[in-house]
Amino acid sequence: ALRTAARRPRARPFFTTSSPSTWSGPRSLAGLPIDIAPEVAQAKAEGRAIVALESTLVTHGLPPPHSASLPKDCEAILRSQGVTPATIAILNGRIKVGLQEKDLVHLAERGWEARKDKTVAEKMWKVGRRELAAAVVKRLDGGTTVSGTMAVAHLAGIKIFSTGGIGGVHRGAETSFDISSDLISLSDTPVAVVCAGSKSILDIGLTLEYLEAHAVPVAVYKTADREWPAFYTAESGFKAPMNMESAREVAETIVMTDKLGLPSSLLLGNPIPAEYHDVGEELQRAVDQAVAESVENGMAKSGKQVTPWLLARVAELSRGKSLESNKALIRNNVKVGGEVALEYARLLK
Ligand code: PSU
Ligand code: MN
Repeated sequence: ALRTAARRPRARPFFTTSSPSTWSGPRSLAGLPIDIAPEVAQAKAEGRAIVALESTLVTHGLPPPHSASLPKDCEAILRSQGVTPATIAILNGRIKVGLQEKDLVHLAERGWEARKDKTVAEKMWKVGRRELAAAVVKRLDGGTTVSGTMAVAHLAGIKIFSTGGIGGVHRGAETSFDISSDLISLSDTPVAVVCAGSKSILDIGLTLEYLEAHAVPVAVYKTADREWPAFYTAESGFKAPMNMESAREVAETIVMTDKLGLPSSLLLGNPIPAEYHDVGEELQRAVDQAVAESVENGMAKSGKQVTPWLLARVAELSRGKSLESNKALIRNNVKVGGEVALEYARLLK
């Protein structure tokens, strides 16, 4: 009798679906190693606009002096909009939401050393979501990537995050399997991300396919022809499935995503400003060369080091021109993030 019972299909309740594996985060932050800056806590308590910013671009992305000056510019842009910046990073095993200036300077300096010195690199990590817990336990410093920053923003209840470019499916991923965990976070963490697309160090077509397969809403911002941007250039040759016509529309979509109980982010592609389009084509060639070199010298197989290596090589090949574009598009994304955050705060009032 037991055996027949075991074989009988289990009665399923009629109306269940396989629920999305939403990572809801802990119920309370009490006792966790998270320091929310007073300014951020106050903005949150008063329902005012907040934008999260990442710190891998400080530790592993931009070179000095830009690594410290750009985040300060970004924070100033947000403040001038009446938005509270929340730069996210790990310092001595504490998860920081909102940094002091001395913290930023420390991350920029140690991050730069870490890029040249393996012993320093052991104590100054590039922290994606998977490194988050270990970086805390080991009491390390770290710059958070898009996936790491999204995880922390979600814990802190921050819904909008601006960055430069997201990670994605690398060229040659069919053999290397190199796919950024940014994409997984975009599918299961409800924090909207403003970016300028991704660099063509990635396979942009496959990146967009991955996002589609994992049900991530992808939209361009105020771009009627829906051309998906490619970081240094406004054109990737691929189309986004949607265009968002205003910050209000973006904010409403974020609210509706939550109301419907969907776990996904909203990925907003905001093209680099027009005055940088010409130099973009030249930078594109530097990107192609850097990728070819990385395949030849084996860097393409170096795991987490491949993205920082490619970025540094593009800066070298373009004799620093990539930097100005890089900074301009980040500032532009921060401004749009601020506009969206203001509308979002208005909707929740
Ligand atoms: N792309 C850039 N600049 C960057 C990054 C990506 O053009 O600084 C950083 C971001 O923090 C992103 C991370 O989340 O690299 C992705 O790294 P990986 O490919 O190892 O997942
Ligand atoms: Mn990778």
